[in-house]
Amino acid sequence: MKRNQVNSRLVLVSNRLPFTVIKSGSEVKIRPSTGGLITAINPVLSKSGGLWVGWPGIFEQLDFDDAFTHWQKSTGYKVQSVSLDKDEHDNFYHGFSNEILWPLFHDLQSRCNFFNTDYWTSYISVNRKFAEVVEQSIFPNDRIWVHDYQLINVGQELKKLKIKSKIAFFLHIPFPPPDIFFKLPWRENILNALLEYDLIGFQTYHDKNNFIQCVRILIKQAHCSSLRKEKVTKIQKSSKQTIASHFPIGIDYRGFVSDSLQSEVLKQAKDIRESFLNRQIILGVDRLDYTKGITCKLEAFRKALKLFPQLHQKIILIQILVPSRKDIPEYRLMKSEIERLVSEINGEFTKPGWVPINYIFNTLNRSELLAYYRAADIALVTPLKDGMNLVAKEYCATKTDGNGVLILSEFAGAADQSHLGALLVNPYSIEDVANKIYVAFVMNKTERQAYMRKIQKAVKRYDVFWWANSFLKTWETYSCDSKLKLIENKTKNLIPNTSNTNNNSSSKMFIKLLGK
Ligand code: GDG
Repeated sequence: MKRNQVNSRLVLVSNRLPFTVIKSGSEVKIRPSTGGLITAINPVLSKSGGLWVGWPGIFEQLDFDDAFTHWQKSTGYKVQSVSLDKDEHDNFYHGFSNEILWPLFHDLQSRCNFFNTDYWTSYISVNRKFAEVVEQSIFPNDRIWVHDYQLINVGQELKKLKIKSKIAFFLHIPFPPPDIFFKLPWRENILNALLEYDLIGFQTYHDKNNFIQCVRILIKQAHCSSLRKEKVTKIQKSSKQTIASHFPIGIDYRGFVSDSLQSEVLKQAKDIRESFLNRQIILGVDRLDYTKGITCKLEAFRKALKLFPQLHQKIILIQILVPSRKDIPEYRLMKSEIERLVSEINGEFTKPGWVPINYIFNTLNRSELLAYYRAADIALVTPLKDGMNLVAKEYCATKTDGNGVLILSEFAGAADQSHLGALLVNPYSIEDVANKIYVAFVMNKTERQAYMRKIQKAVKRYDVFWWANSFLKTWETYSCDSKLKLIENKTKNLIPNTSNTNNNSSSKMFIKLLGK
């Protein structure tokens, strides 16, 4: 730990840094990454300043200094890399994180590979490595905020290193109910590791509740008490107190609105609409992942074309598939299956001048993505299970004229906040999704706007700064930091889903909280 204390900083720890380092000849370049965690946190840390610790996406140990300094200049926060070798990465990331925790936490236990015990050993040692880098990079008063399922054990490892700093954790993916979680051979280890944090944040009340039920059943020494008025649960285990609550993550709503009104985006959106002859556009934007329900979505679209011939030549599905985890054979198979279905459906329904599915396998730049959002009449977001799903919120933010429909899986965390204005579907029911496609297609502009305005109100109010602010305020309320308590006393209703958080001041308050 560094000795000379400056102001308390926010130290964010996640598996990946917000960019990937690429070696191009003798030069080191960086390419900003995509993905939900990064889209959400980047604007938060840019406003607060601080430090982001993570893996840079390359095994080679290069001189990152220039690239990192450049990043710091453009974002306002520092970065610190954790180096991993290929074996560590394979076992910890592809193995334990993505072959066990990811499917299990998305209720897909039959996809879990529980039998490789090296995975767990590597998960612990890589989490230890992250903790060691954090330990070497922090000042005593820094607050350490660890993110997501790959790094659950970092808190416990920091405690072993005798770090006294406040530590908190946010889980971006769902937490499964006991009957699913209990399949995990390391279930007590994971729960005990989580109980080392001062605060644990979940996306929804449901996730928090699942976690509390697991603790109640499995951790005999833990006593849980729910503070109903404050919507948090206190967990006392020996002398250690942990607070658990839910904080639905948001987007930088104002940023999305203003960027979507840039002339470049407006022009691209117009071009997209014209190139599809102003037919109604349904849009899907998904990372290549089995949790996103892409094959079910395609089957539902096929069903809609079968049930409702009125849709023929009047509607186009643009499916953007963002490359992800491409080193894993299962993901490559999934891609082939999706491509087979796309060509089968196109083969079945194409007519002169009309190909029903327009398929893109690529990562778009931000303005292209926003142009597709703006051009789309309907967004079709049908994950089988999703912590939140930011694509749903981003789509609604960019529909500034309110003329769009969101069809949303009831198993996405975002459904909690969008239920008043979205057409909710059971993604496993091909018929339900097909029917809702038709309902959206025939909905008139006035109805669309009425529904869309309801979602926009919620997404704007509970934006990413509200999310970070609520989390940090809750953290301070239940810890013993008098300076921050003072600010907390002036502000009420800091727990998610309370109604009178004044979002207009959310980003301002956030900066104040971090002492800027
Ligand atoms: C995890 C949880 C939770 C997508 N395509 C492109 C692109 N994106 C960006 C979107 C969005 C992000 O990626 C995807 O976010 P999601 O929330 O939909 O999904 P995950 O990546 O699985 O995120 C999720 C999230 O964490 C946050 O807590 O909501 O449940 O699984 O921001 O805009 N960005 C660019 N080009 C693309 O082609 N530039």
